Amino acid sequence: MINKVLVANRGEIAIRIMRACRESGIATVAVYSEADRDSIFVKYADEACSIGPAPARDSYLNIPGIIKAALNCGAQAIHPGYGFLAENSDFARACEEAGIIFIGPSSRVLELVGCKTAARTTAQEAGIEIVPGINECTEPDIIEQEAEKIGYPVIIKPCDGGGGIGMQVVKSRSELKRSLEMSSAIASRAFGRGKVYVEKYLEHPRHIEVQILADSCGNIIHLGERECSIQRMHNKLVEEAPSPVITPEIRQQMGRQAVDFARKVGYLGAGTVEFIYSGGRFYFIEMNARIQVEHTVTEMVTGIDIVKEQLRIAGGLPLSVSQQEVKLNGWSIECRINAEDPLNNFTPSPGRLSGYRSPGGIGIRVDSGVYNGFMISPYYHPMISKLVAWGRNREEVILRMRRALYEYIIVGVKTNIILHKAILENPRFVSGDLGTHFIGQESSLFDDMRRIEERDRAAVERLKETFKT
Ligand code: MV4
Repeated sequence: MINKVLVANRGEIAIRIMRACRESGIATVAVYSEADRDSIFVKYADEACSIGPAPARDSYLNIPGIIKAALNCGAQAIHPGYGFLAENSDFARACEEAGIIFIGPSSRVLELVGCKTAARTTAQEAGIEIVPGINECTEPDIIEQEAEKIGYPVIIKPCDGGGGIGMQVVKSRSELKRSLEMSSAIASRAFGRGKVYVEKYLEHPRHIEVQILADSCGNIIHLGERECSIQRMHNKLVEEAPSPVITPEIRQQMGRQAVDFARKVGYLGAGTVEFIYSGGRFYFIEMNARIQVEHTVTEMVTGIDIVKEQLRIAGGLPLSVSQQEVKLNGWSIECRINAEDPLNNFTPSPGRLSGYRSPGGIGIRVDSGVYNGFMISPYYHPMISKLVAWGRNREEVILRMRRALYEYIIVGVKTNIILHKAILENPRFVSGDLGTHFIGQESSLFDDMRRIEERDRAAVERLKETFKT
């Protein structure tokens, strides 16, 4: 049994994890950079340990410092959250060597799924459909041959990393050389290795992912899919569960394939198998070996606390639910609320929240690490909160999310709430006609934002006046 967990992360996800610990009777240790000294997650924890000076993004990447803090505090396990060290096999190995439980899969599995071509090979071996392309990171002339074989357009992807970093879409042979160089250079800088591979580029796919849970007793289940197509430059903006296009039959197929993949690699913990969905077919692209930002929508429709399951699994307990018992109920949408200006090229807008009131009422969940007077730091991603709504069906959850966005009052920084309002009122969004190019294609969103801002101005001003400090 685990009785103390160190949370190697910050902000909303640190609090999310500590909430699950509290409900599980597990004590918590926060580690923090001096820039985060005044954050809620530092105070929520039973113990807190400073691991670096301000301004320090790197504090949360300090492997020896974090391991030392865990040993000092007597934490038997470390939860890495998302980002930072979450999928870092060196960190998982350092935990293993220090006799600390890394809450996630083994370093070996992180290495395997971290290499996207190895993951493709494994998927293929498990009988899962992958996008046409090559399964090895190889030399430019071989890639060129393969690209001719597959047919343009193709997409060049770094073998390491993921999340869209360094990916290059190539429309024709004449662009290939340049794109290869670009992709490789970006990969070198980001992942320390410039290896790339090539796949057929699917033009307007949906991005759909399946949540899985695997315990150490041999049980692996899936919790259905999330639709994450609404994104901008690989930053997801709106996610939902279930997906408007997935039928029960397709869900069962995707779920089974995700479970097969997890079994094949020897997965442990919570993970996500990413697919792209195009022309009624779906293709494996990669696995994310971590809790994801958008896990909340799956929790809302299944009623399962995914982080509590992670803690059970890490402690050697079986999953608390069987596949049979997983039932999808209603619909959920998440809006990522960021301190950024959608009317000015999404420029980050750090600063002090001089007024703050989050929405509430039936069917609303707000996961956040901020409070009235909180300083949004320029050193980290400017996410303020995840606004999550639940409804009995898609129509109800859309109306509820619009209502919650109307209630959300944030003074002192620019936010993307206005963009979320425009998306939630967009006819294509409402009809469920989503795709990864939605934001780019719906050029009316920018005029819509201005119109909605004008329309809601009086109410917003009234409320801002009330909650200003
Ligand atoms: C693709 C694709 C189309 N075809 N692969 C982006 C995130 C990463 N996990 C996988 N991604 C994609 N892989 C093939 N074969 C489209 C995406 C993709 C994307 C690509 C370029 C620009 C924006 C995008 C947004 C979402 C997904």
